[in-house]
Amino acid sequence: MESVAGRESTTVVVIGAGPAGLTVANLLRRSGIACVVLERRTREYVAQRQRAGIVETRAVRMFDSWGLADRVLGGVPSDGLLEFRVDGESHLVSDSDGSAGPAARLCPQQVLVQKLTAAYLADGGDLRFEAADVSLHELTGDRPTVSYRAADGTVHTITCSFVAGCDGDRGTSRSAVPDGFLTAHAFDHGIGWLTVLADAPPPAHPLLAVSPQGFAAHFPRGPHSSRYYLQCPPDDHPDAWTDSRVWEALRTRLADAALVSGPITDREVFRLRSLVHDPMQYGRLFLVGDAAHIVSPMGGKGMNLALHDADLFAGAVRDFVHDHDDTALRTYSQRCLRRVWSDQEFSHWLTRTLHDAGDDTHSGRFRRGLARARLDRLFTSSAAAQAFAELTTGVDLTGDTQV
Ligand code: RFL
Repeated sequence: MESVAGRESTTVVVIGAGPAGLTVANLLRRSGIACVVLERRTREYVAQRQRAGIVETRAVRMFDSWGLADRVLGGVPSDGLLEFRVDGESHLVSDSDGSAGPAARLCPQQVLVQKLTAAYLADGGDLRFEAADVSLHELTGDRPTVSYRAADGTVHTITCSFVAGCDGDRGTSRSAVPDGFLTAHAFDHGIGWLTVLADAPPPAHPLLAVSPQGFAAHFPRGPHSSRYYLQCPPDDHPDAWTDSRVWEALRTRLADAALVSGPITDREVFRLRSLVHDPMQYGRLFLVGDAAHIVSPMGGKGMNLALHDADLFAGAVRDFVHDHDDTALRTYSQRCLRRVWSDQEFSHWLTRTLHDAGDDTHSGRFRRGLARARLDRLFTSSAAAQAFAELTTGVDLTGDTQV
């Protein structure tokens, strides 16, 4: 039997404790605004989920401007260099865009999540794990409600002013929006990636490799661990990739016969896809991060976009609560989508370039020629390198920061 707990009230209910939800919660707390975070999983599960590895320059500066960078960012500052290896030939590209301020950090997503969780709880934040059956109601009124079932079986209802839907692409928030209200812009790149996590030495610099056998990449994920990517057919099964096949393919495509292997801790195949929902708001529900958009991992933008949305949402709520100004709330979706589309374009450009430049059976000789011309321009034109650096660091768009 379910028991029903009393009704509670807060300013913002945040659904999901990933990078987006935890950032929203910390920024609201920093602004003295009450919120409750509801997370479906356990704290241990959320703290171990490994995905992204770099907090881009713009996001580091965003945390800095909220006075949180020292508390929530782990890892080490990036040295600002990215290696492209084309048919075994190395080209170092700088992501230094010349702007002042702290640089990107090599901070694995799970480290950011652990630190955001610890900072929020240390400040007395209300974070409820194992919240099941979250459902959203009365989103178009002034006081929406969110219900959920706690781990002990009691059903809770929280009344609030705003709901932050930070529960990822497969969460429940977006499904509370009536059919037809949001437009989904979806794109399937027709490319698969095998992704492998291993306890093996990280590369000197994040490494992207073009080869006739297909794309490969090697990224740091801590002092003794790495994430690798190998282009593969989108419906390949991870079991088809034995350890020896993985290391052999990496050595060939990275053109590094001496690549040091290590125990593989995770392996997965996924399709490169992109998705944008427009608008990112329905009544008092605001979609933040992957709940609103997915970016293919090329370019490392997904988590960083989630942090950008979180910044704009928290700043908009702060304006509303402290100054009774709803301008930033009304323009939230439009301002987020400007960066979303810019990052989608960057990720799409890099995806096409690095895949087309390699295996010409995949894209044909003409596209291979175009892709190689783009790489040549990047390696030799300072203007092209500067544009690339601005896109990588995320300081390419002006006028969209909150603080
Ligand atoms: P998350 O991280 O998915 O967190 C959502 C949270 O919501 C919870 N949840 C619910 N809670 C309550 N009720 C429900 N009904 C719920 N349903 C879900 C979930 O348990 C979870 O805790 O979304 P968020 O916060 O928007 O963050 C987005 C990022 O996680 C994502 O964009 C990145 O991981 C994407 N990504 C990368 N991004 C980068 O910036 N750089 C990278 O190098 C990078 N590499 C990657 C990636 C994603 C990958 N996957 C998932 C394919 C590499 C990979 C392999």
